[in-house]
Amino acid sequence: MDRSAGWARTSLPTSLPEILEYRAARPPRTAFRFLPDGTSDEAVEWTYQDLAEHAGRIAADLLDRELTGRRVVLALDPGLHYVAALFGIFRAGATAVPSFPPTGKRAVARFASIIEDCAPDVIIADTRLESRVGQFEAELPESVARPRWIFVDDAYFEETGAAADRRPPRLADPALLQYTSGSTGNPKGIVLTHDNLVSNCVTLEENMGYEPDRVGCTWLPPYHDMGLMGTLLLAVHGGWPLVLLSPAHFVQQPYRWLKALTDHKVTISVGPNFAFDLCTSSVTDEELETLDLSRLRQVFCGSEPVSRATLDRFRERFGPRGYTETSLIPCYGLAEATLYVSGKRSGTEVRTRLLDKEALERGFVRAGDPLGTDATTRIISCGAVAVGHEVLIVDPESRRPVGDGRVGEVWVHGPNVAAGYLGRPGLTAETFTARLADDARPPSGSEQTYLRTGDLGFLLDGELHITGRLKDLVVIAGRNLYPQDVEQSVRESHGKLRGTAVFSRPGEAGEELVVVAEYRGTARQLAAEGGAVLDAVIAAVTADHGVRPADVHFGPVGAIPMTTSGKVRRDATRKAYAQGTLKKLALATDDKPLSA
Ligand code: 649
Repeated sequence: MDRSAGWARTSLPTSLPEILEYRAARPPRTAFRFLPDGTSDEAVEWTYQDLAEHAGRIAADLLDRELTGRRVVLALDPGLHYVAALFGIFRAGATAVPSFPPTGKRAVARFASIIEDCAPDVIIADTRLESRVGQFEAELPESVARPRWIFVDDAYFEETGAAADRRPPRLADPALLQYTSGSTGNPKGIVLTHDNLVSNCVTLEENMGYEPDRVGCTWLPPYHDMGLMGTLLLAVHGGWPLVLLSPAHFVQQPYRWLKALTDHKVTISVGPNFAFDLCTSSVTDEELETLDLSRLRQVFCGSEPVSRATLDRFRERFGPRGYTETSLIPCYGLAEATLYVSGKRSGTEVRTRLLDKEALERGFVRAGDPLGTDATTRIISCGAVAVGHEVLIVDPESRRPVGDGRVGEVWVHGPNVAAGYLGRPGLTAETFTARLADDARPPSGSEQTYLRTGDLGFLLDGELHITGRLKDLVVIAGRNLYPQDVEQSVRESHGKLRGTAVFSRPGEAGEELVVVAEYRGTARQLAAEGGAVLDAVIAAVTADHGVRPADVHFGPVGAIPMTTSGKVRRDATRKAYAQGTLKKLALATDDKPLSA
C-alpha cells in the first residue's frame, strides 16, 4: 500500500506534512522507536515510509468525509498511532486538536469542555473506547453537536484505500489547536498555523545545532506543547530518530527514561524540573549501575522554574554515570508562542545568578553575597532569546519597558507567537497584540505588537531569567513574595510534605500569607506529629522569607489542584480555600489561630 506517493515537489519542502513526504520518498531511515511497555524489550520501529503510510490512511478517511479545513480531535493514547493520526490530519488539510482518551472523571470533564469549545467534526480514538461513547456523550450539554468518531487500531491502519490528493497546506492555514493546560471550566484553544509549527522547529534547531548522530527520547504527553511541538514535530522536521515511551511508564518508574537513554544511545532529551527530582529520589543504587548517560549532550529543562538545588542533586547522583551539567539546557517558552522562547546555548555552562533576595522582591536585580547566604536567591538563566524574536521586559501597569536591572512582565514578538485564542477576540487582542504606551515605542518600529506572557523576569547579559508569574505574586507589606520560593521552603521543612501552594488572603492589617501543604500520611499520623510539622513549616517560612504564615492548611496528597502538565494552580487553590472546599486533614490551624 503506497499512499505516500504524494505531492510533486517543485521547491524545498516547507510545511511539516510536506517534510514528512519528502523524507518518506528517500531511502528508509528510522523515524520513531516506541517502547510499548516502557522498556526496550518490545521496541516497535517505524521508518518515515511507515509513518507516511499510516498517516495516509487517516488522511484518506478524512478526505472521504470532506473534512479539509475542519477540526479533528485526537483522543489516542501516546504512541505511534498518535503521530500517524496527527500527520494524517495535517495531510488532509484539517486542524488537529491534540487531546487524550476521555477516561476517568477529570479527563472526561476536561475533554467535554474542549469539545464544547472547539466544536470538532470528528474525534479519532482507539477502538477500545467504542463501548464508552454513550457514557461520554451523556456528559455533553444538549446544545453541543455530537462529533463523529473514527475508531482506529492496528487493523484499521492495514486497510488500503487511495487518498484523494489535495494541495499541500498553505503556511498561513491553521494546523493545530493547542489547549492550554489551565482550568477545566475555561479552556482556551490556541490557534497555531503551519508557519508557527515550522518556525518553532527552525528556532529550536538554530539553538541545537547540527549533530550527525542525533537520537532523541521523550516520555512527555503528546497533547502538550513541549511533548508535541518540542519533540514529535521537531524530530520529523529535523530528520532524526525519536524514542518514545508513555508518560505513565515514566511516572511509575522514572528509571525507565534513563534506561532508554542508555539503551538507545540517546543524545538529546527533555523534561521539566520535577522529572529530574523524581529520578534522583527514585533510582536505586542497583539501577544506577546499569546507566550510561555519557552520550547525552543536550537535555532541555523547562516548563517550570529550574531549581539550582534540583540540578545539584541530579549531578551528584548521575555525574558518576556520565551526566555532565554542560548538557543541561534551561529553557523557557509557552504554548501561546507555539513553544520556544529562549534557551541556553549548547555547549556552554548553566549560569546561576546569586541575587539579593530583598532587592529582587522589590523588583531590582542586584548581586547577592557570592557565598550564598539566606539573603541571596539563586536564579538560573534561561539563555538567549530565540533567533528572530524580541523579548521586552515591561512594567505591566504603565506598559513601558523597565530599565536595565529591573524585573517586569516578559513580552515577546516574533514568528513563534500564535495567532490567538479560538473564538475570543477580546482576550486575543489583550494577550497577543499588546502595544507599549504611546511614549514608549520600541526602537524597531512603532506598530509592533507583543504577546504578554504573564510571566515575570529580567534580562541580564542578553539572557532571559524568569522569576515568577504575575498573577501568582504574593504582595505582603509592599514586598513581592515569589510563591515558588516559599513553596520550596515549605517542602524542604519536613520530609512528609509533598505538594504545596501559597497565596495571600485579605486580613485585618492587609494581605496575609496562607500556606497549603499536602501531607504524605494519614490524619491520625499528622495529628500525632502535628505540632512538629506545623512548627517546621512556620519556622522555615519565617526564617527564609521574613513573613510568618497567617494560616497553614494541611491536606491529603492530591488536595492541591494541578494543571494537566503538573503545574500548581494557585488561583484555584486559593478559591477552594476561600470557599472552604479544599480537602483538609484534621490539624488545620485556622481552627485555632496561630499565636504570634
Ligand atoms: C515550556 C513549555 C520551554 C510550557 C522547551 C524546548 C527530544 C528531546 C528534546 C527535544 C526534542 C526531542 O510549559 C517549554 C521550551 C524543548 C526542546 C526539546 O528538544 N508551556 S505551557 O504553555 O504549558 O506553560 C507555559 C508557562 O510555563 C512556565 C511559564 O509560566 C510559562 O508561561 N514556564 C517556566 N517558568 C519558569 N521557568 C521556566 N524555564 C519556564 N518555562 C515555562
